[in-house]
Amino acid sequence: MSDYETILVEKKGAVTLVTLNRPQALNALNSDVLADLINAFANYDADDSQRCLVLTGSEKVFAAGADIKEMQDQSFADMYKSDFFKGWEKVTATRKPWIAAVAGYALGGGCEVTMMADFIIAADTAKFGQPEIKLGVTPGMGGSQRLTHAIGKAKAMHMCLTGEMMGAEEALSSGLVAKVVPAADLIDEAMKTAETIAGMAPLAAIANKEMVNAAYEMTLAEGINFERRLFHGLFGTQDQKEGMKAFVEKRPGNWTGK
Ligand code: CO8
Repeated sequence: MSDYETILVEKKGAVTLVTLNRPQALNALNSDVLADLINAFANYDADDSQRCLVLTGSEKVFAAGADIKEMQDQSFADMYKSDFFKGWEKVTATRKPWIAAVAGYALGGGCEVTMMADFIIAADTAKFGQPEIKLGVTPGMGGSQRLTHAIGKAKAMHMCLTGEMMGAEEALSSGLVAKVVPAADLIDEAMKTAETIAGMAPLAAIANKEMVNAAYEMTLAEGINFERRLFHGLFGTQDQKEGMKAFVEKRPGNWTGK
């Protein structure tokens, strides 16, 4: 598990805990972090023993953004040719559920990564922001789009144009995060939530995730049809038979992921 330089990866039962670990740069997201995360998430997706993943940072900072020092001398040609940061699409392609557990700063690319998660659990110390405008640029890893979907145009526009941060309570009331907990409880709470998800039927977890995400891509009618077809499809699984039998027999389901 020590094949990574910029992250820590621990398997705790059926939950993978990934911790961003570049404290000297406030977990700034450079190419090495991206490469490590792509590997860690691909390994998680391929490992049948792992059913949920938690991505976190430190108490002070989830991530202070893309690495400004790595980007500052890049030309347009460099950026365009390498399609800089396109690799993050590999992280968002993760099929199994994952949660961002956020304490402290989640700024720029850091904020954007939290929004790639299926949902965010925030410590009461969390601060979200898209301060790229102060650097003469814009969000570049999906922030302008995902933030607007999450909290609406007025607040997203305000954050992107002023670079001001949003605290945890406002993030909760705005719909950016699913839950706020005291900072000292963040990892326990995120792991507990991840264990709950890990205890669900694996195919149903993937299907639920796929359906909710479809709401961002499809019209209402298409999305409802997609949902119904996936729902129908789950009746071809052993876990549907087991889940409904277990309910009738008043016992927990014993999932096979088949
Ligand atoms: N990149 C590189 N290094 C960083 C970054 C960063 N994003 N953030 C902090 N650091 C470094 C600092 O340079 C400093 O290093 P050193 O000790 O060598 O001087 C060290 O981390 C500690 O930082 P501070 O001294 O600034 O710590 P403070 O506690 O005083 O402040 C803050 C913490 C408020 C988080 C402050 O560091 C800050 O404002 N950081 C920058 C936040 C920011 O602007 N983020 C947006 C970056 S741009 C971005 O994310 C764009 C994403 C899309 C790109 C996609 C392209 C396709």
